[in-house]
Amino acid sequence: MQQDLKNIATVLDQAAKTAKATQQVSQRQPISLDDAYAIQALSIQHRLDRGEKLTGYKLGFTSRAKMEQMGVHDIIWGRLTDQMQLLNDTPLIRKNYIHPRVEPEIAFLVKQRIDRTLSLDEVTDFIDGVAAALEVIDSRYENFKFSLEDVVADNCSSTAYTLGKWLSPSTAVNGLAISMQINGQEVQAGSSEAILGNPLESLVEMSRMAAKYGVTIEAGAVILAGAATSAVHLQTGDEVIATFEGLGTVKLAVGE
Ligand code: OOG
Ligand code: MG
Repeated sequence: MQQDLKNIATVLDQAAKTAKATQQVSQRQPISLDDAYAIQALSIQHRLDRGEKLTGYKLGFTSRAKMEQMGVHDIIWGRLTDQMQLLNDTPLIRKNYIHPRVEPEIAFLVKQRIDRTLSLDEVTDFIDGVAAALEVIDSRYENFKFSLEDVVADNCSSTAYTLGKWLSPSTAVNGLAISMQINGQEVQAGSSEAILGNPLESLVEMSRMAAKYGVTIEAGAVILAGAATSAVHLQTGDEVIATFEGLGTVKLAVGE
């Protein structure tokens, strides 16, 4: 079985690396959620072995809009690496991805190590900053279709992210209006309250799931809280701007 998990991890890593979709794991063999997280860790290990550095974590399906769009109703988590971060307005190169979609996110910067489940009252003591963000997701599965276990094994579709300016950790993050435009047209609008009723709850959930899976979140890690709205397809030439009330804007351009 361990060998099976390793093989699946290699297939998913290669699918991401070569931008070629692959069949859902669950269509070939049943896997448990624990297997799926083990595959995720093994698959990320390939990236780390190539010299990428872990930069943080992301949550998925923390809003109803996302759950309904993808048909998965459990909160999940995945890993982020430095290679996924688009710095200094670097465009996303369309051909390096399978079928990328973009979604507005709120990011937290971790101030001190998290190695246990935190309560809502204490999470702000563990963050150094908050920022507007955009996440690009690119499921490695054909037609962007998956089960809960499939998407977890595939590192929760993580592929790229970009961050706005870090703001004080005391900046309000709940009940903020969010608007995402592509080429000047609003494509999604919502409120940060859609993220678990309060985006700080994403930190509570992340600490809980990390503790459950034996992961320690180090100072300096970035945590993406999960999108408040559905994700939108990206095409070459797209210019994306997300505006978050009180957090500012964040942009992403898509190149060939
Ligand atoms: C899975 C990732 C979900 C979010 O913000 O909810 C996610 C997917 O939708 O492909 O990143
Ligand atoms: Mg997301």
